[in-house]
Amino acid sequence: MAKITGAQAVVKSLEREGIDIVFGIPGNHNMPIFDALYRHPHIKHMVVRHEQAAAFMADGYARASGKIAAVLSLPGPGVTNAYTGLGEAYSDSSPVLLMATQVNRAYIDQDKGLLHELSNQLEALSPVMKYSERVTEASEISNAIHRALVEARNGRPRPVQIEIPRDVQLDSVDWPGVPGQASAAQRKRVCAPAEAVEAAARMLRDAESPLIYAGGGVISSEAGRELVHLAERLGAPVLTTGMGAGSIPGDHPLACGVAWIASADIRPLVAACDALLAVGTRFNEAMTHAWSLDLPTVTIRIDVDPVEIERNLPMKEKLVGDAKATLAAIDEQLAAWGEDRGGKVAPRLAAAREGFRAALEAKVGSTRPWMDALRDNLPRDTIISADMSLFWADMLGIFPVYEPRTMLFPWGYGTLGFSIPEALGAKAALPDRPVVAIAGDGAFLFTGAELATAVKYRLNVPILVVNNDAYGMIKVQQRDQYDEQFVAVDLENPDFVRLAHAFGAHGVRATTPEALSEAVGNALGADKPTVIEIPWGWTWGAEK
Ligand SMILES: Cc1ncc(C[n+]2csc(CCOP(=O)(O)OP(=O)(O)O)c2C)c(N)n1
Repeated sequence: MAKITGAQAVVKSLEREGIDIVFGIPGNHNMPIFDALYRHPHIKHMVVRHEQAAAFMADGYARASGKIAAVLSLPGPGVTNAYTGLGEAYSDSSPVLLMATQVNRAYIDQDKGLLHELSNQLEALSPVMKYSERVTEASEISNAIHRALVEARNGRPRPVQIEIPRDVQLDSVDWPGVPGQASAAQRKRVCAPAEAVEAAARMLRDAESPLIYAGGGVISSEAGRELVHLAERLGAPVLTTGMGAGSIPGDHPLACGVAWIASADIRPLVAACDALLAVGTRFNEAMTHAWSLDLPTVTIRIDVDPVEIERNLPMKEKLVGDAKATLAAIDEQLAAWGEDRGGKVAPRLAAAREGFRAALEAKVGSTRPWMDALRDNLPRDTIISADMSLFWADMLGIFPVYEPRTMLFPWGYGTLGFSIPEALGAKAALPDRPVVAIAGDGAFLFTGAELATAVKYRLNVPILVVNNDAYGMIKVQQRDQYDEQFVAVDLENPDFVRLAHAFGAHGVRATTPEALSEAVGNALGADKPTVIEIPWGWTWGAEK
């Protein structure tokens, strides 16, 4: 039996678990693990410019590919920097493995004045963790990483952390041969109980105008195909939440668009159905008009998490189970009864769907030719990673998303600075797929330093910067709700094209939708990232 270090055991455990990339920045407390990574034949590491970006990248990696990536951080400032990205992943149910390191065991939580020490670090991170474990013996590393990944891969996906003190990384351990040595964590799909499936199928069969409300659980369970089958069988239009975007192709006749606070009002649509089937959603505030929906008498909810199924809007029939398995079971039951409406929607609901689509279309306004320039020139499987901005908010509800895992947005935590690192994480996961980032000028400078990372690793992501020299979404609110008293919203920006060049990236300015199409086309064929600045003169009202 070979003796290896704890740090080597960490890396071997990652390999066993199928983790093939680690994002992070080295420092005193994690150098043994970086050293073990250096010696590993195929696990990649990507050095970033701020730990926030490492967490976003791991999140983007998971959102785009469904695979889990690891973040390797220092204690103290390393983990607090990563916190924001982990918060976004937690909020949007995305799995990330944080390997938080720690001071030596004897000094943990003693506030002795050690470099990077943070008292109660494990607990401090727990609000954004599904699972937390401190490893105090090198012999426990393998099983601890396994336990964390069982949590990350099963039930509701969310970040998990393993905290590894520096001296544990340096201890030696037998390998293989750790007692109870784990094998790779697997995903287990559990279907909702048969009686509940049958009851739900009966309710749906008896409904005249069922509506489906699909959340991120459909995407994380890879249940898009089952969802579309069921929707077609029932003639049920599908409204998605943000995280559920792409669970049905955006140009499918049953697709309604995205429910979001800045999209159109979903209430008339929901009011027009006589049965609502909600799948993998927690009904958050922004996607339910603050829970003010007029629900039909028949409400059915599927969720893998028994806690989530009780959250927010109460539903009559609750099916705790994996979305893919449970949707397939309902569909099979309906097929056995010979139910098939061939995608035909009841007239009242069809009209309500049209009304909702029209309201979404109307929002697009002056951004329409830009939206078309983007969508028409990007392959269907392009991954879009966008920040909150006036430009994107305009088109977000209706921008056609054709495939699951192709629309990345900070739905829950709403973090500015999301788009660039998330896009880089997606590109690291799927190097052959087109990936585009869309940021406002404000968002760009939150995490724009990662342009250096994109240049270093030759990630040819077009990064659109829609520049209105303002924190525009806030400025609009000051215009409309604060009597045009503009405070702390006007920005003085660098020249984004020259900035791109200074980083060693390509940089161009696009002043028309045609120029945007051309620039994006060139950027997708380039050998490194391209910043595409879109100067955008917004009308703010009277300056005072
Ligand atoms: C971390 C963080 N800080 C602040 C905000 C609040 N916020 C939301 S949108 C926005 C303005 C975004 O400005 P910009 O990126 O330039 O896009 P624009 O709205 O001008 O289109 C701000 C400050 C936020 N969402 N996240």
